[in-house]
Amino acid sequence: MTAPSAVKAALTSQAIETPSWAYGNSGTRFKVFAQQGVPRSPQEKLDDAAQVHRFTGVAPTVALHIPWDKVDDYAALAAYAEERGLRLGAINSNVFQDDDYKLGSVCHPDAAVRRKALGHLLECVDIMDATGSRDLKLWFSDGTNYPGQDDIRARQDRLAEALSAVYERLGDDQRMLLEYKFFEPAFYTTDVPDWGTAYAHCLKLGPKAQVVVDTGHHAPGTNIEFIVALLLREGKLGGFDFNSRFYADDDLMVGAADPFQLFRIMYEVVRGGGLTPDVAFMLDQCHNIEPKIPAIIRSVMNVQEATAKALLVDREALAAAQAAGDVLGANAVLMDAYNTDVRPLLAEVRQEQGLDPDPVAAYGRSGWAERIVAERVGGRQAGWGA
Ligand code: AOS
Ligand code: ZN
Ligand code: ZN
Repeated sequence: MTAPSAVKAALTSQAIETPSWAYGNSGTRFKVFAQQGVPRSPQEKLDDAAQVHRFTGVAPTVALHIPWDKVDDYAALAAYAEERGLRLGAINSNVFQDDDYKLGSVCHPDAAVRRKALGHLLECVDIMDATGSRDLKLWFSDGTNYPGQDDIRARQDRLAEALSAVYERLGDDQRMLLEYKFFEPAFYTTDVPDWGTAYAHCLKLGPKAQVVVDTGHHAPGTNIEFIVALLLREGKLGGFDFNSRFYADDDLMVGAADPFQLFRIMYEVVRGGGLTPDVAFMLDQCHNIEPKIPAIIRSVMNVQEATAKALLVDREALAAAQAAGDVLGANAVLMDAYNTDVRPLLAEVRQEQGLDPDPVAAYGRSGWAERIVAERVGGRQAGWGA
């Protein structure tokens, strides 16, 4: 059994990255419900992220999305983050919102559109140079809606060509994280639909190309922890986009729909030695009807709770039961850890760090929510801010 001090050390060393877009207004395609006090600029998103870090102590980086977080001076934005105890995290590219991308971006049949998309991806690497970000996160909405619409193999060739151009542009300490998603917005084929496609491209590209697992991007019933175990074993797990799904890419708070699945994923991370900075633990969520900052704090806590339970698995007892073919005994070891109430342990960890044991309550008492409602007038939609 891992010593309590080692469990505590592992919990304080885990960093969870929050996404800039989660702080802005968002919604479904039916309606965006505007909330009062939401950020009007990338800087104000960082101000909110600083609150999440202040109360949790484990959310020191913020993912940006370009062009949603477009500014004139990215180095200045990085300095702004630093003044608030934060760093800028992954740069998320966007090759899906322009009219030009109706038939795809880097996989588009027209070379001119492909060039435009590649230009944006390379610009994102320039931004990483200025912000000091390590990771470029690539998600492509590319795909087709009808059989025969385009050549599936040719689209893979176009994808490989663009990925390789981006790979060549990366600095020594930079990585590209390739995200897969089985459908939406394309409904017949998606050009990076699954971990296998992402893995095949990343393997060819080299060590700086890694797969990112968005927990909401799988068909119902997919065993995500198996994918995590396999990618870690192959040295190809670059990170997570954490969120919860009940149906499709719901982007709800991580750990809300299925805390047991999150625990199983985190157990494979711990088991595979993935609790290191090499694996980026990012949130990719939208808070459509709930207050955003407390929802993000809650999400960070949910990841911590799953991690704590994963760390509490008695690995020696588990290995012994597995070796003995004791099916029920092995399962019981895992369930014992899952059924442990880790909230007192996490409260203790926070107190030892000088934090309030209850981050959500502490945020509620801080007055920040009232202050931003009073000070910020005219907050904008997450995707189209700034
Ligand atoms: C899209 O479904 C993906 O999850 C992306 O990772 C992400 O939501 C998007 O890039 C955020 O803008
Ligand atoms: Zn994602
Ligand atoms: Zn998604």
